Amino acid sequence: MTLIENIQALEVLDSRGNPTLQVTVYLSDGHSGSAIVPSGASTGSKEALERRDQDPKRYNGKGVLEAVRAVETILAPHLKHQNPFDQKTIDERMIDLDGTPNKSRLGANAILGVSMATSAAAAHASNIPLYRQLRSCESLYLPVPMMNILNGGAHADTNVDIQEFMVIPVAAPNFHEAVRWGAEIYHNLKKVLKKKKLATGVGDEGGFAPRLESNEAALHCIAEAINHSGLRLGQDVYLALDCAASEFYRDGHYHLDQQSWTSEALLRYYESLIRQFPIISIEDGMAEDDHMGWQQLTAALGDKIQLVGDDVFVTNPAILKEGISAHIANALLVKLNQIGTVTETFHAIDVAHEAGYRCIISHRSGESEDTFIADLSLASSAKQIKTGAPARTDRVAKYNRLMQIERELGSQARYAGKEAFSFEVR
Ligand code: 2PG
Ligand code: MG
Repeated sequence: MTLIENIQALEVLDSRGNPTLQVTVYLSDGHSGSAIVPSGASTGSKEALERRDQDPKRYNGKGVLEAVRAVETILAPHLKHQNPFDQKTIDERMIDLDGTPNKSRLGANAILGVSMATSAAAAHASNIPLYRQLRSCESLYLPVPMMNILNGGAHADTNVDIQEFMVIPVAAPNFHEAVRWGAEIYHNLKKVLKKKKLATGVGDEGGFAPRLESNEAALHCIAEAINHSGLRLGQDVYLALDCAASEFYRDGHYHLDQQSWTSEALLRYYESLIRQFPIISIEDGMAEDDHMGWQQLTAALGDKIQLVGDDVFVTNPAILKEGISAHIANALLVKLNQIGTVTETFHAIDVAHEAGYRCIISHRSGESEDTFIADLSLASSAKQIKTGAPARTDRVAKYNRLMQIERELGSQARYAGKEAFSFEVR
């Protein structure tokens, strides 16, 4: 029987130039699997703990050598000779060994690296693609990509408060056409910005990061780019926002567009945006602590558009269950490193699906060449993926992996398209 033989970790760099972990699990049959752990910037306060050395002499305190040591000296000996195909037991053993609710003893980055790399090693040992190893699904859906082509908030150094402006090529006939539509819109957006003499440097997720006078101005530029691409906004392509509202929520108010807003006023503002533009998904429209605001938002817009909980749920099954009972949001953003194991991530997805909530598999703003989330999007039947602009290797690695999978699946490949959304998309 194939067993785990050894586990190694290495401090490598993420897309922002910050250290992160690469973990490799070696099996007794000679196979191995690796994974690189992502890292967020606009993090929810209840996320599992990303362990950093805090040694000011290395990487401004952001080194991860202690997490590397946790993998090699604590987790590796503990998991030696365990069954790599039993992901649940591996993950449970790590959770027990850590013993804290937020994985702060060993570090969620250490634990997640091992968890993901174990799946990858098991897939190699079975000679099957990772998406089949993670879970066997009857129908495999290529997810609809939400492409973040204009970056603001914590991901850019500008005055645009909304963090992500995304295009969703809902009506594309297949995944690779969806990518082409997104890429052409992206290039046309660059032209639109240039014509307006705006900067075309990019933010953390590869989207452009111009200084604009308002959020509406950003949406108008994107609408123009879609038009120049020969696509119809509100028929072929729709829009989505990640407001990351926790980032501009202070003292019970939202500080947006140089004004102070109540939750109620912010909701009215979203309603006006939705009237002007075909926005079909708003993520973190309210702050993680503003449960009342979230409830108002969900009551007002929950049957019209997708309302995605990121900071408010942090991919945590228990927190998500409370949110579902409190009628907060109607969709879950799924980030492996918010909870820290593959097993718990699937648990959160199952809780969401059972409650009729949609799931969107997501990257972090700090990413790498790792493509685990592309496979996860198929294995989880999420039908939606958010993984940045159609530019920069850390982002396109995921889109490229999905195009390979689409090719591999041949006639079995099914693009989720409109099916990805529960409400009417014309
Ligand atoms: C988000 C993510 C990814 P970060 O807020 O949804 O886009 O950003 O990884 O910085 O939390
Ligand atoms: Mg978010």
